[in-house]
Amino acid sequence: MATAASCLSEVPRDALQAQFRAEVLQGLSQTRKAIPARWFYDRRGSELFEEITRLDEYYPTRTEIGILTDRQDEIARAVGSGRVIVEFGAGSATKTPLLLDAAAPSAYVPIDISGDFLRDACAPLEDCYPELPIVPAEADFMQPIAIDALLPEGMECERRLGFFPGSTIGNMEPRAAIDLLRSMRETLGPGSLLLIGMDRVKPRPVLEAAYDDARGVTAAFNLNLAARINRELDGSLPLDALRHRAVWNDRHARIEMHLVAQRDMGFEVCGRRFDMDEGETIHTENSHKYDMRSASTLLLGGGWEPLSTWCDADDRFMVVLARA
Ligand code: AVJ
Repeated sequence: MATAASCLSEVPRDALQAQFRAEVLQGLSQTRKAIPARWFYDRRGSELFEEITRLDEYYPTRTEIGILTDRQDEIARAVGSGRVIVEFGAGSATKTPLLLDAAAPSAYVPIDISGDFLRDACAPLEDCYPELPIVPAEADFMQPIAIDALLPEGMECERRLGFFPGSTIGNMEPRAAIDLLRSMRETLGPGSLLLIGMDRVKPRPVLEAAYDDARGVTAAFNLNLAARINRELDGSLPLDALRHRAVWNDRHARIEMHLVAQRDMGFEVCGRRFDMDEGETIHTENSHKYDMRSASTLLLGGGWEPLSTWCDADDRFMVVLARA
């Protein structure tokens, strides 16, 4: 486990900023410009995402919460009690309590790259679950993390339950998703379970509306990435000449978000010059959608055997329980 120990240290703010810079410069230098979706989530981006989750068109959040609520008893029976729950991503205020109530864990370990979000997420849980040891880990969950050292004495050997809601896995291309699932398996260890939310394939108009809402909140979320580059990387992207586009890519079974240049343009980022022709795009997000088969193929590829799948009545979303 030599690789794991080095990931335990905090991710310093300037290291994160250096990574943002490197990935933006790299992404803008490609023939097909693209920036990884994880950089959406600065403070403003996280606020806008919260707003997205409440939109009429954006069904995933409320549908997943519905499944976790309606199936709480079944999920409780399937996962048993006394496990250490490891959540990948800062705990989500509405989903985490549903699982904590169902699974009666021995400890709760939220992992997030942003210490600020972690602390914000933990505070209300500490009030609601005073008996529960909460052990936040500031780390990049794309890498295996040695959580043993963080756990209270005697809890290192408790079986673990990974929680990865929200269809966040959908942001990754299949290869990267499989790498992440394998790394989670290493973090969680033998005998562990994984409860993962995955959004389902559905008719194009429903999907495209969910990612291009009438009020323009998703457009603002997408454009905030360009604004963030201007703010933090001394950029000069012309925000008024970039337009939000959300389109279903059937071949890859994913929604893609792009920022489309409305005219020929040139701009700078960190002193480097970039050009875009009218109609050229910066690809900012993939959100893969799954059917039963593709979901289980992905999980198996990542070393997880699906045990149960729970869906809503309209077959919009699935919550899958898998074992290592
Ligand atoms: C947080 C990645 C699950 O893909 O649905 C929402 C992000 N992007 N609207 C998703 C998102 C545009 C969201 N995930």
